[in-house]
Amino acid sequence: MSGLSRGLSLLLGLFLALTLTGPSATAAPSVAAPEADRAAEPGPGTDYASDDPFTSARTSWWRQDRFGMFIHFGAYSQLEGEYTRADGTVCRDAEWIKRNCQIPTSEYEDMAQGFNPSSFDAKAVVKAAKDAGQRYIVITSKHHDGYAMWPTKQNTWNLRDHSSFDKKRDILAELKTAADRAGIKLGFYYSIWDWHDPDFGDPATFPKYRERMYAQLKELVDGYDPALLWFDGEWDADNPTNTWSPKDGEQLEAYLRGLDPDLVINNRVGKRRVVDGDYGTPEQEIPDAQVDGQLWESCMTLNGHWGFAKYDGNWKSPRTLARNLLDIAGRGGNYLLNVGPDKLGRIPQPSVDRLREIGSWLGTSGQGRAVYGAGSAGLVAEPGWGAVSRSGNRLYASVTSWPAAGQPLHLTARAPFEVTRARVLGSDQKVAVAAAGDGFDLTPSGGPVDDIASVIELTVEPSGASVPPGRGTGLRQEVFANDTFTGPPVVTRTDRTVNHAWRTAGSPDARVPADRFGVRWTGSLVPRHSQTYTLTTVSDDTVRVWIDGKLLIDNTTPHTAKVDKATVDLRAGQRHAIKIEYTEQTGEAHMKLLWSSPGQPQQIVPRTQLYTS
Ligand code: FHN
Repeated sequence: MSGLSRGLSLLLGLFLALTLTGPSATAAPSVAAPEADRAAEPGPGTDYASDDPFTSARTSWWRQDRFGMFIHFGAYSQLEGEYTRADGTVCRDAEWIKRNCQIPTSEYEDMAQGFNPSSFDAKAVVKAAKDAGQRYIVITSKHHDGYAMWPTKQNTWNLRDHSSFDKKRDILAELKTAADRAGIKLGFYYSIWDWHDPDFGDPATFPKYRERMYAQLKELVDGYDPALLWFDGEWDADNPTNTWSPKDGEQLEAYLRGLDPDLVINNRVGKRRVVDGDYGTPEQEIPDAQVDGQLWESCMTLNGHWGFAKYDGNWKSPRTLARNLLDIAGRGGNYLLNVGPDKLGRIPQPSVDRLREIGSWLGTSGQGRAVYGAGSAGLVAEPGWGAVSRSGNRLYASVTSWPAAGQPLHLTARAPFEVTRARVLGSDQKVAVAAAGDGFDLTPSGGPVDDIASVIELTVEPSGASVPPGRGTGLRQEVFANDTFTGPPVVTRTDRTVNHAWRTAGSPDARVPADRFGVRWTGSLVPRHSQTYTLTTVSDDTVRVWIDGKLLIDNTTPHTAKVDKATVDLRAGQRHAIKIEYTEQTGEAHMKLLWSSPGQPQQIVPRTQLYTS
């Protein structure tokens, strides 16, 4: 991001922070941006979309790394998952123990006073991640109980001021140092929902909480330079009432982008929607295919709890965990696998052991190539005998059900391609490849090489018609100050890509109000491959899309952020006429056009393939 745009985004974020939380909110940047950088107030003409998370340099590390370590560690860890009530009954939970076991706040605070994770060893934590092949770490900086794991200045409910821990130590700083040394990215989990802050639950005092939250987040960003912020606790809830809204998320995300435009942020910064943050966050589940319209990351536990629970020995097997990773990578997602350190700060040995086995598999014979930087297979359908991921001109077939001797593994092709080489990683056995029915039969000459999965690496050459990247400049865009496309457009220009997040405050142009406007795009779409493409729109409020005069997407019922999609056969290099009509009624406004095909991973349709006529 250029210095000018960084200055603009910083000022936009600062403006939001100050208007939201009063002048005393957070320390303004020490150096005021020069007059020339003064950002427009967030209003008509503001577009919060900064890049395409599917392809931007900002998210490239995240899309490459694929596998991360989640760490749930906080004052609750002191109880190790169990609380004995005054009446002698025993209540069990981990990070929700205060709430679900109805622990009185004063008692919970007394417990936290004894919290002393003296054995927390950042180097050991980073080594465990490294040995697992996990390339980023996300640690809870503050969970729902509001207890901050760093020396925040916003209150004394934190590991520095309210514990028995060494007051000279800062575990987030220690983790940041160790992670940097190991080349591992560090992110922070931060719960919006706060059970402890007295100002959270009352709308009249919530602005005071928000001021402290913004200030805490600024402390984290400025003090530890995280690569990622993982928000949580965004849902509607009571006790205390949580009224976090899409607009709250919009403003917080803009503020954070102003603090650090390189941040990667999950979708729980808003309301866990396709238009919030950079990626979706399915939890304890794996989507059965790539997610439409947004990057995604599955977060999961190793046993049955996020926080430490001394009685929970229900550990998932390394085989299950590694196969989860392979399924996720083959569908273009990331895997955030959790550890819950005990009250002294130690990762349970069963966790370390399982993670090490995953890392061993990834580090053997280059098997990690099926994960790191790999994504949806595209060219083939997902088989029943394992997972398939793609990285460049290689397909990685991770076989979890090895065939009987002489029996083939079938791959169904979704587009024409040739297999120019096939080998089993870690073995010199042969792999016969034969065209068969709707795809190929792969017949290995030997047995499996690993109980977790054996990887057959295929070097492939797409054989359908393809052309090099185009020289497009974008689509013709007409902006109307009404949602009926009547009268002359207020603005007519070239729009590089259809990738817009006007949200509640913004619009396509300062002359166009934030509500009741329409946008028409026309021109042509030039695909690089002759394939069946999936066109995906993410829109709020209505959208219609024509290709070559045929209406393919027709959603004129005003809606909140929604994905619509349609398939269409396109010819490589041919100009396919496209028309899009979009309207914003009231509230939020979003419009994105993405595409994917067997040979084209999902992305915002790039400028190079869009022409104004
Ligand atoms: O309530 C939290 C839970 O404690 C845990 O942190 C998970 C992990 O993503 N998130 C919330 C439940 O969705």
